[in-house]
Amino acid sequence: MKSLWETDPEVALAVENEALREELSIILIASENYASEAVLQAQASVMTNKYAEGYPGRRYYGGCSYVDTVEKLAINRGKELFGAEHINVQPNAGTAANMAVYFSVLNPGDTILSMNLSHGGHLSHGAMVSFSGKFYKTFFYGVSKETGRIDYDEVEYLAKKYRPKLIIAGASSYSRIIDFKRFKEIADLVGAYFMADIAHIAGLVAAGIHPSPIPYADFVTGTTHKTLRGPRGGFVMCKSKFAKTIDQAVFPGLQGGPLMHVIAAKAVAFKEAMSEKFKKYQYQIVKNAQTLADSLKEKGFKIISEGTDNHLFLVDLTEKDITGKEAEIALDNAGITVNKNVIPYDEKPPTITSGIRIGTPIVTTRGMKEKEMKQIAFFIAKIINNLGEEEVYNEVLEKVKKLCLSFPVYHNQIRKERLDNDLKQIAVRL
Ligand code: DSN
Repeated sequence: MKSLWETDPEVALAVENEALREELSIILIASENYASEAVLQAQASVMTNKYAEGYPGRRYYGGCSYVDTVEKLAINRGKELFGAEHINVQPNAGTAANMAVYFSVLNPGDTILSMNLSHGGHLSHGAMVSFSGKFYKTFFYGVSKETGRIDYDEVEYLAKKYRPKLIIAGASSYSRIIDFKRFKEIADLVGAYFMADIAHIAGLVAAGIHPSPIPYADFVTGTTHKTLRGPRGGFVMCKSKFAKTIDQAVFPGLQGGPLMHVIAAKAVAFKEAMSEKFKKYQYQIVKNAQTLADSLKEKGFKIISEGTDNHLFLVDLTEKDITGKEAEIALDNAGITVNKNVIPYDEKPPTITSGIRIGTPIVTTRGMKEKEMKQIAFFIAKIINNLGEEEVYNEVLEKVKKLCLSFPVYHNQIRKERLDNDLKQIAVRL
């Protein structure tokens, strides 16, 4: 980062501080990950300079041979990784990928059936505050109050009642396997299109740990930066018969020049995801989530649906008599990063919430395993059970940093002297 330090020390310092924060915190945000050095290098490359509106071999600019190479690699690898007939790797985000599907098969005013945001769904699946809720008429299914799991009979009942044109499966805080086959059967019953949004579970699907929606869904959207561990961005896959309409919906429908540096990094991430190492990594993410959930349960925490099949779970703090917001702030004081999250049937608003969402992709990327998950559960319990106790926060903070130092990530992103100084100071305090 020599040039950045010389040109703009303020930005350089913020970037370095972020690297240090990521290095020294236990990050349990389910939708985040640490991209590999190879992904970061591709994303920080000269490919950011190139305009390439259009698709490989069909661009509106000259000089596209090398960006064509990376986009073709991303397309071919994405198709192979997921077994998809067609993939568009240009969406800048998961929401843009979803938008492309809506714009290709829906008209304003058409009806969608999707998962309730407050039960684990996503804003872009028809929430009123999103374009999707303003453009389309959306009805929502949820999870059962007793089991915390999707009630597929309710989905079928609502589909028959409202006859949606599109049914969406996929969530941002649902910890159980999603039965894509059942969703497809329901969609067929009412003649609806079926879209699966695998933004959260893309890595698990790629590794074969979560059943794939590809055999069942007309459209599969996703992001590359969550469990998939690539650059921040989206993609949309579909059956060949929808390829042209999806490509047109992304460009020129929604976006202009694609982010070629990000597409280069997507190609790298797809390659990494094809490895045996990646499969083992995804397996460990789930094992870690299950161990962390079980350990918290043993310490008296209530877990929605009693556990997890994937990379995340929700903790219901109602009986602990604290809010998600309070827990998020308290844990942050001790170097543990989570996000407050509404739980199904929450009586508190999304700015307060009765729960927190916990995910294990990042700590697993660091190489942490079951032993460390038990330690993390101990830290979380200690903080939540001693809310407001500064001494306890500091005690846990030091232990968190010590644990993080044993599982380094981005040491080379931080100036050596800074690293030595900060880490030495931390070591002294330990
Ligand atoms: N904001 C993402 C998440 O945290 O799940 C979803 O878009």
